[in-house]
Amino acid sequence: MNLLVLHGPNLNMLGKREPQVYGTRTLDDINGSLQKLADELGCDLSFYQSNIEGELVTAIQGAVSGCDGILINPAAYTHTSIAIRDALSAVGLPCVEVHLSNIHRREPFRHTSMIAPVAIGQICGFGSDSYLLGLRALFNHIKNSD
Ligand code: CA2
Repeated sequence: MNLLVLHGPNLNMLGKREPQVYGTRTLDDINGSLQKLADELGCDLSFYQSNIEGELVTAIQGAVSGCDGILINPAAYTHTSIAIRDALSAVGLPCVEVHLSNIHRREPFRHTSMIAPVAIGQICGFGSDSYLLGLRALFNHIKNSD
């Protein structure tokens, strides 16, 4: 099983700025933990981070060949990007949306996700564990639908 892990804008700054909001773990730390879990589960991961909406759209389009599912933290694009939602909907791959913070207990503008309606589900509020829970959920969903 091949899965794509997508990180949206500013997540490259994790662990380097605003640790009180987003924690002290860097994106490399999170990717390392995901890789370790993927090794245990027996699946392959590809990682991609971009601050540019169109690059994320292109990565989603590219996943249609050879990828079985997408784990995505769309970051701020969660709340604004019809383009990312349309790309996810178009490729039709199972997708799990994750967030470090609980977006539903933050500012009202973070309560809406453009992505959630095209995702299998959303996991938020567990810090970097949201990614690990999301990977397990995505893996199990794909395995059970085989
Ligand atoms: O909680 C999450 O994972 C978010 O997707 C993070 C986004 C935010 O816009 C979403 O509402 C919720 C922001 C990512 C910004 O990451 C930073 C990391 C370090 C320093 C500053 C920003």
